[in-house]
Amino acid sequence: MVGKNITQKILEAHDVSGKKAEEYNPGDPIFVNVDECITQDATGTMAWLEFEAIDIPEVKVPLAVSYIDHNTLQTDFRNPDDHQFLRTIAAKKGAILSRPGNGILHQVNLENFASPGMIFLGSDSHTPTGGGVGSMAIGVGGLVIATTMAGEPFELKYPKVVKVNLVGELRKPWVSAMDVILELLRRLGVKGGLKRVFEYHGPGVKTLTVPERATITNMGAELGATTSLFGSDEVTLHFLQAQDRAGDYKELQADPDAEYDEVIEIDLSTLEPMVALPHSPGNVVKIRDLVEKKPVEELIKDLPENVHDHIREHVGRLYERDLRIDQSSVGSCTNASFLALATTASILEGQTVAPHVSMTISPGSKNVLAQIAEEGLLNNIINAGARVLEATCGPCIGMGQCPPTEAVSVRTFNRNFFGRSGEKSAGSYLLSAPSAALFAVRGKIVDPLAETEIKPKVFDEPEKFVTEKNMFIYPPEVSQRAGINVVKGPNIKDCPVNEPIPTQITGPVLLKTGNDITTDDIMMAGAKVLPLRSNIPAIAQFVFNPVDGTFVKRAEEMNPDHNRRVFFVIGGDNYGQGSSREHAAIAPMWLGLAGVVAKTIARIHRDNLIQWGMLPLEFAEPADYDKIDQGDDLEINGLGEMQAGTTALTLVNKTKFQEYTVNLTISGHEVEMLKAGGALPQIRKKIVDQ
Ligand code: MIC
Ligand code: SF4
Repeated sequence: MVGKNITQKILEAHDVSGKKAEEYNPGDPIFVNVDECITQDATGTMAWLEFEAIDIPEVKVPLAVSYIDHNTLQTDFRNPDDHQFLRTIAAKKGAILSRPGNGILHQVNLENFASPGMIFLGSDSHTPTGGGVGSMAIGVGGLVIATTMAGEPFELKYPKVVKVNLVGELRKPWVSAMDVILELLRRLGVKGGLKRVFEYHGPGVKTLTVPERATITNMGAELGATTSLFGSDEVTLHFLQAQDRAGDYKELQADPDAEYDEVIEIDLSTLEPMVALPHSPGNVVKIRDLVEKKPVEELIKDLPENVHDHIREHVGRLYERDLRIDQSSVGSCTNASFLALATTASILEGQTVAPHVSMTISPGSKNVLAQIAEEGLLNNIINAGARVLEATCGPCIGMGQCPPTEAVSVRTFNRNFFGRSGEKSAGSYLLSAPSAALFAVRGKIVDPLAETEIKPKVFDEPEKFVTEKNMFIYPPEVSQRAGINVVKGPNIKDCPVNEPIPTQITGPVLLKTGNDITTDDIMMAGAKVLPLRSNIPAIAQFVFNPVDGTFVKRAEEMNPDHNRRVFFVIGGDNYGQGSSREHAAIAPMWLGLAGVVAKTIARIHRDNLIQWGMLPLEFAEPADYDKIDQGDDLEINGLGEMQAGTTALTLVNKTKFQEYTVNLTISGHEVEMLKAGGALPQIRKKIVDQ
């Protein structure tokens, strides 16, 4: 018998049906038990409302942690009302609450709960951060979290397993873990990881600390991957010991004769500092190419056509201004660990941020902040004039630090989607913390490897991290929970539900989009919108706002009563890439979306559509995409006959008198879900039937 890779070992150990790894085939649905569920406030208010709507007394997973980290601005009552709701419902239902200020969920969960061999789910696409410590950590929509916390096993489609073989050693500190994942994005692009898990192996692995591994698995989300993970080794043990969690260590390695569907090799010693150009994390080039002002046409020649114009505009502007930057932000769940901030601090030591640059630092957790303070590094940051923000997502999700008009903003984050920073005319460039710190001082993009004056330190992982746990609120004893009153402010509205699916749906194409439409395009974030995450009718006013300012008006004109399933959206490749936010499904559902017909649909968004009773349809012939225009009237029949596997359905274009074949690929469980109108009516019925 052939040996097993890590993915197979973890899945097999959690498979509720007792299936063995050798029986798994790519695409097959498998059902697993889950060790932990994590939520964050921006998706969590809805997830917890859904859990409440399921109406069971307690969470049924071993561990549930509700984090407050995305929106903590409290600019009016709505945000603190959400926090009160999250605090009281966690106490009532038996979850731990991580208070605002404790840190970003992925960093805090890595420090406190993630361990080798676990499966955990998070209502956030960067949940794979846990893969740094050997967990299989998967980002899902809020309703998947709610039903899992209600005791349902988690369904995933068995992915292809890619072995990433790391050889050599990074030229630290100027070349860092961020450059490893940027290199992978350069090679594979934002669709390269669809339906895949990335496992990191090879002699280079032991040269990376757990937080560095976590940077890589975190941003693996941008490949479209199901998840990414490392095995566990003495480096993992060291990290857990330093977090006072040696007891959570267990050895987890692939068998030497394990098989993989694909193999990729990266020689760490040849990597250079990289950067992702606006507006996609897949637009990766070497920083040196920008410094040498390589012609834009050469930079874009290997990148997909739909990003060319953006790069021409933004890099053209960058060259004209001689590589001058306006902003530098270090932080986010990708690059805000102790090591990332310690290196940043050593670059800023004795320097001043250039006069025209606004620099911010957002620590990944309160304990990271406490540690850089304890080790005397925080002063370097403060004295250099960088502004220390809260230990939250902050500018990464457009909460503050909006760039000026037409600005160049360098950010250590994982996403630079159009408009995400809060300013559509600005361009965000994604890069490592050392590069961001150096550019802040120099005021422009320079080649870090050619730097001779500033000599950053290479830090070892500390023997002991700050491990203060006082910002967790643990739920009271079960016997005391009944008396807890769940507090809901006036902005918190019940979640709408869909209706059982009919056998036929007709409706116009209300919008036709191009490739790589992101969930930020469908449902933007930022300070104006995040306070509305618990109020679907209000947040629905922003659907497709960045790409089509009249979409909502058209939807409301044709569907003033908010009937379900009255229009379609046509998408290109990788429709719905990016975040797990189910608001990108629920709010269009509220406006009347019946389904999306696209060339391909990104995993989490596809699942969210089904969870909320909408159709994720893919063209059998991608060229049919070109035959449909916005405004065409469509009809789809035969929905009564949908089956597990791929059902070929006929989509009639009544305007053009044409027919196309579209595929609905779903599991048996999802057939039932769609028929019921989504996961909520389905689970409610199941509970009533029991
Ligand atoms: C993101 O990075 O896009 C977010 C904000 O963390 C989202 C979740 C959300 O929209 O609340 C994600 O990654 O899933
Ligand atoms: Fe928060 Fe940004 Fe990470 Fe999303 S990507 S969890 S917004 S820090």
